[in-house]
Amino acid sequence: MKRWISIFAALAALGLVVPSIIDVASAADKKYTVALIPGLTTDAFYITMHKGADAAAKVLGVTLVFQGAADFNPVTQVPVLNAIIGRKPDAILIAPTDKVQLVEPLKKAVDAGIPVLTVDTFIGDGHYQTGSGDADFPLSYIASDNILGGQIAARALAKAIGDKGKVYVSNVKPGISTTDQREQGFKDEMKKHPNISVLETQFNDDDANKAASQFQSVYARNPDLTGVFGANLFSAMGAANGVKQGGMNGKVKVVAFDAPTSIVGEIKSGNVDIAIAQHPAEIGYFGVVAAYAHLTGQSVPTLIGTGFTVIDKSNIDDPNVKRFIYSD
Ligand code: T6T
Repeated sequence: MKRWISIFAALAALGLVVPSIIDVASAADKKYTVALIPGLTTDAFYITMHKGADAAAKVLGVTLVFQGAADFNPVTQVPVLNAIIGRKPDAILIAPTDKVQLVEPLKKAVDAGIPVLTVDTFIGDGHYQTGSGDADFPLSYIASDNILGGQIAARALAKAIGDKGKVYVSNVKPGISTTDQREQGFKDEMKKHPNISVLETQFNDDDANKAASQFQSVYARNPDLTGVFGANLFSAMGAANGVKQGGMNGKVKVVAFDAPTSIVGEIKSGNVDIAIAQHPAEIGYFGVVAAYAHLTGQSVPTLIGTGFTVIDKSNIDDPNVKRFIYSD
């Protein structure tokens, strides 16, 4: 490749070749390193995102570094981010674990000359490159439309409970862009269903056991409970376990966000009515593509929206649906 560059350089000097050919040749020669920092490492959602990112990295000849913390928490994520900044990758893809608390730590990456793109979650209000606010500096946000996801969940739950009754949201903790938006979309949509009352949200800190015992307490206080929306993988699995342990299968309906392998059994046995699978592999794939595009001089959309697949008993065995079940 180097010999071709010299030939192109010589021809360019003579005005016989356009400089962009040289740019392409040198860009193809450069080996970029992109770091992907997930919300936490042991979550099937991010494991699947990693696979998608890996697939794109292989195609583009990018070295992908995957490093994260063991829990979904800014306190443990920031030291990982600092260590990554110290390694000086060419770009950072990160799922920030808090909309506010990751702003200053991510500024340090930009100050060190490392472009930042966020995947899954965002910082600030998620509107990047607007020239306003102090959190608009990431180049792009690659993710599901989480407000829409919450609306889909509300419609599905309303239908499952015959459009009446009491429901609640099992959620992680306030301050996470994705799960905040899902709750918002869910509650906004439920306003269109006057015979459904939405009880106080239960926050479980991404702990499925806590979500299961919260289900028992909410049910004890509200024996007329008819439904739960589990706003992420651990919230949903916790709610499903709570339903199972309490023998409430069929009486209390569960709509789950996310689709780990265990969701197949939960749907088949009726513990979960509907699961909304995100496409985390797509998020990882297009995250790496966007970083590479930027590094090779292309402009990048500030928002790249990825899809959902809604899974229930009727389509769970369809291979086109099954392919969106997350990897363990
Ligand atoms: O739902 C995903 C992700 O979108 C969210 O930001 C955090 O929780 C998950 O990783 C599932 O556990």
